[in-house]
Amino acid sequence: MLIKSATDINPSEITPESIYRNRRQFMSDALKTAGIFAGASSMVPSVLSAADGDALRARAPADLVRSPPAEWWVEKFSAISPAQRGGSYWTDEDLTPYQDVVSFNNFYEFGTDKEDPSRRAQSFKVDPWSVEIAGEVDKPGVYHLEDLLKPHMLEERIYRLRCVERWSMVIPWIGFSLGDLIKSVSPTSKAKYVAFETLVDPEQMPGQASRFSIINWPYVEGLRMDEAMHPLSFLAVGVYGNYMPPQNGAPIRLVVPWKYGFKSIKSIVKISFTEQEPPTSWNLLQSSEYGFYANVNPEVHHPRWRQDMETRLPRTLFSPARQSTLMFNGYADQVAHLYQGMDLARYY
Ligand SMILES: Nc1nc2c(c(=O)[nH]1)N[C@H]1C(S)=C(S)[C@@H](COP(=O)(O)O)O[C@H]1N2
Ligand SMILES: [Mo]
Repeated sequence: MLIKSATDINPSEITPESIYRNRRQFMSDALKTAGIFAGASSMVPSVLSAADGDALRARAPADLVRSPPAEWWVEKFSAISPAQRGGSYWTDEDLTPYQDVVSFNNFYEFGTDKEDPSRRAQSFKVDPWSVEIAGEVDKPGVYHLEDLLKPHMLEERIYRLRCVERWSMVIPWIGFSLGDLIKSVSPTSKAKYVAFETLVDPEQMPGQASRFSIINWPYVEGLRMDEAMHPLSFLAVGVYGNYMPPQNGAPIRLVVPWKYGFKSIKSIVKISFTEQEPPTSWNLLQSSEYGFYANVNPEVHHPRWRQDMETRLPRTLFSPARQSTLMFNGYADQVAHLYQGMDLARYY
């Protein structure tokens, strides 16, 4: 891959547009080389075409992918281990099309309508980005995202996502396990919970500036330590083989596939380790409807609607896509032991 170095560019060429275009060209070359660029199948390198079948079988359409924030991301995305067929991090259910994954979103920082985030988050700045690590931990500090990601190899996982509103999707994420990050910052023996916070920036996030906002910002979430260390708990930095679109929680968001979608907090700026169960946004808003655990459970209904069925998006005229909701969203074999002896109707 040939990259025009800065010294080859005549200073008069350096308008904001040309910088943008050069960077875009650089990115798209790099992506082609990495085989991430949609339609560049002849250039798919071995890491991505690895035997294990149709990992990364669907890629984000190139024209829909936002230019990535910085060059180090290209490096990060140049080797992604594909989803392993048949494993716990894979499902053969139909993927929800990219277009639906990136245009039907819950991200109240950008508004409460499903199409608000994709319309209003496009200029959201995700570089530079830092994440504060705080609380009961040996290595607290404010880390540049690049440094936090450095030790971790990215992998693809195909997970079901079940929203408490009764729709679900199947999404191929790119990221790494939350447990690996936790180990790398060495929590103390007092750390019993992990708390997460989303960015607060009303200038960029119109939902936070709104007088009608129902959430007390920042959006906060949390997990019990054993849940956070469970190998299914994932920090996603991409989707469909490519960078995370802002509406899906760029540059880094949580994905906890056995819990209702609201646990999977987006655009994380702080991770703290605590002795006490941390507050969580939807529980603060309406504790009789949304608990701390929020495990997908077809037997424990929301006070205002049943939870034993869901609509698998996209719904079409010919496929109403109604299906049964599974215990722990189909991940019971992996996670049921975490809740042994707990009354799940009480700890909802
Ligand atoms: N910061 C933040 N994170 C959030 C939300 C939000 O409003 N703000 N919505 C949650 C809900 S309710 C769901 S269903 C998922 C949706 O993720 P997706 O838009 O990537 O499908 O994000 C979750 N994470
Ligand atoms: Mo949700």
